[in-house]
Amino acid sequence: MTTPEMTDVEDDLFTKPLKQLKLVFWGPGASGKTTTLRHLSKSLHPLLCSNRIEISTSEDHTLLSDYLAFHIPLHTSTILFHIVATTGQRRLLATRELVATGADGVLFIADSQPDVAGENRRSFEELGAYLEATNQSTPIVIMANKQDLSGSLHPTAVRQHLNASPEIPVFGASALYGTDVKQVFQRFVRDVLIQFVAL
Ligand SMILES: Nc1nc2c(ncn2[C@@H]2O[C@H](COP(=O)(O)OP(=O)(O)OP(=O)(O)O)[C@@H](O)[C@H]2O)c(=O)[nH]1
Ligand SMILES: [Mg+2]
Repeated sequence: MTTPEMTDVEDDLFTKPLKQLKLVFWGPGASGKTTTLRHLSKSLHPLLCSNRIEISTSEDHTLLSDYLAFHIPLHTSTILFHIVATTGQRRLLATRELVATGADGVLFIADSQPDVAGENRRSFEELGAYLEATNQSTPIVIMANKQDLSGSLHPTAVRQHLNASPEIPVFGASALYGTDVKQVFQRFVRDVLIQFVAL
């Protein structure tokens, strides 16, 4: 892709039909959802990306949600992605559900440390129940985060403890160092676009 210029971006946004898709990050508290969004906001092209918004508690937990938008200019239309990262705090399920309403895809961010395997499982089951209750068949990709920490579980082991079905892809990454985050995100966006085109 060639580097976009401001005038190209304006043309794309104001003259071509706009399709909008919502990408949701879900996962247990402190799994790395906000860190992943921070990394993406630094690595995506600034002309294609909005400012990042974070709504956090003083302890740096997400209170309601974080938000970032970016768009992809295509030949005949522009696709605008809204990314929202939910809060992982257990007691805030109601806000999580509200923030995730209308998701076109969910990136489940798991913490690969073995001592929080139960929390991952609980959060993944909660996501499954939410999607079932709302009749959403959205694509899910799992990012087994914190692979930089020694003793982290391999993505295959994360898949096993989540009891994720075989069609859900699981990839390792480190949001803190940015390792493989963009690759996981690209795969996620690809799956969402395939589902969108198929509808
Ligand atoms: N070592 C390591 N630490 C990470 C990684 N990703 C996030 N962290 C750390 O984990 C802590 C929590 O990260 P956040 O991104 O705030 O987690 P979150 O999922 O947004 O948490 P909530 O908003 O509470 O749901 C922070 O101290 C991060 O620096 C990673 O890949 N490796
Ligand atoms: Mg957060």
